[in-house]
Amino acid sequence: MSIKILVPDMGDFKDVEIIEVLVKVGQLIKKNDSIITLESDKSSVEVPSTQEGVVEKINIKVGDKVNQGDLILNLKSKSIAKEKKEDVNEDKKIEKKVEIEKQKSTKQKEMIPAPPISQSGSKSASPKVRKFARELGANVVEIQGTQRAGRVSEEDVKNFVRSQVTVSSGKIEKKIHKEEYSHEEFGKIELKDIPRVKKLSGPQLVRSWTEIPHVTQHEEIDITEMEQFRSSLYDYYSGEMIKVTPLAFISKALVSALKVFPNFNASIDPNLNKVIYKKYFHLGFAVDTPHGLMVPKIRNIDQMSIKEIGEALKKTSKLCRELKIDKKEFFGGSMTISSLGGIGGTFFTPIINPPEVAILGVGKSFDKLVKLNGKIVSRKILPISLSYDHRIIDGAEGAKFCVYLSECLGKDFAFKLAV
Ligand code: CAO
Repeated sequence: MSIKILVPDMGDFKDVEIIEVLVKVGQLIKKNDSIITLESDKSSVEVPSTQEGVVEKINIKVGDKVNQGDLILNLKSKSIAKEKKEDVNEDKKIEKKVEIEKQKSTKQKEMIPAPPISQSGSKSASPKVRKFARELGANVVEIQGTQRAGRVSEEDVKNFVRSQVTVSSGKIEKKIHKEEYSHEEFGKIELKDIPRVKKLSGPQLVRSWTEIPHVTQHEEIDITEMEQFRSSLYDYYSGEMIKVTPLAFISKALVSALKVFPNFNASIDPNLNKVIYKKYFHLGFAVDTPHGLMVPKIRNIDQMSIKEIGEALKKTSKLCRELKIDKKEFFGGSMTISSLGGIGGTFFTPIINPPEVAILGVGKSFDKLVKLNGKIVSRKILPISLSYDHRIIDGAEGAKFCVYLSECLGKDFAFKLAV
């Protein structure tokens, strides 16, 4: 007596091609182990086994087109096999062989990420990517796809593998962090899911922090005149005050600086080993939302007035907070501004948003007594923190960039920004 494993319900899919057979005759498989990969023109899916047992006969082959209910393979149930005395020895032999194979692959996997927890489920990825993931001991089901409709790319597999291992003294080890004592030992705790936006941005932040040699330069910019001007802005026709935050001025100054220092409006192409210089000025803005931090881009800021930038900032941050922003608007930036000016604090170390090479952190302006023309006077100071990728921007250029920004926002801001 054998168990039949059939093609499951595949919705609207008909005549779907088998592109991989993942098991062999004699192999012991568990419930939910993947047995075949099907690929339609839309996606590829691994079909899991619905039963546990030893593969007795495989009824399909690569290239066959299947539909719901078609027989994939016959399994010999482990319990039935045990009842039949003559089969016991053979099964034991098979199981031993499987065990040896398992031990062999575990030995290999000690060098690479841990084996997948579950082989079930479906995820969109090409057969090449699936094979690549399997060779590295990863399961595409667990990998966050960055392509259209969450499709997993080869790069996603590499990033996943990187996030799972550490390299110490030439040895690759799986990252396992265990606290010395569990948190419960010290009092009451509560376990919550990490919000989706944070789950998505987490690996990107780790990648940036670990792969990019960051340098952060801090600067105090005297914005006294600019602030006097900003607070006196009014509409010529209606006579109403115009409310624009300092961020609109800072954006204008940053675009001006990017024109003078093109290395900051660049990306590194690791495949071609070249630097890409962007001829457009699309700034990213870190937006604090109830769902987590988002970094949308505002396009062609060089062609906008300060008032228009202020309006675009309000509109874009609203779209983010209401989750109405298009995914594409998170890509294709020149440089990012992370402003905590509306909240508080002075200097911090912003993390570069790859593939960009620099980020400007802005703190809350404060009054400071300074010596000016021999007199002690109170001035409005804006604290900024510029982080840059030291692989293509050197320290002198970073310092010049900050000095230039200071001039753009300083007492001659009106000439520099051509307001
Ligand atoms: N110094 C002093 N005051 C500042 C300031 C600064 N640098 N920047 C803004 N302000 C003031 C504004 O003028 C405004 O004052 P009024 O209420 O009197 O008009 C107030 O602070 C609030 O400004 P805002 O934050 O609403 O507007 P913004 O244009 O400065 O910023 C946005 C827009 C979307 C960037 C902001 O709302 C936001 O989300 N900031 C958080 C970004 C963040 O989390 N960064 C960290 C990323 S790393 O984890």
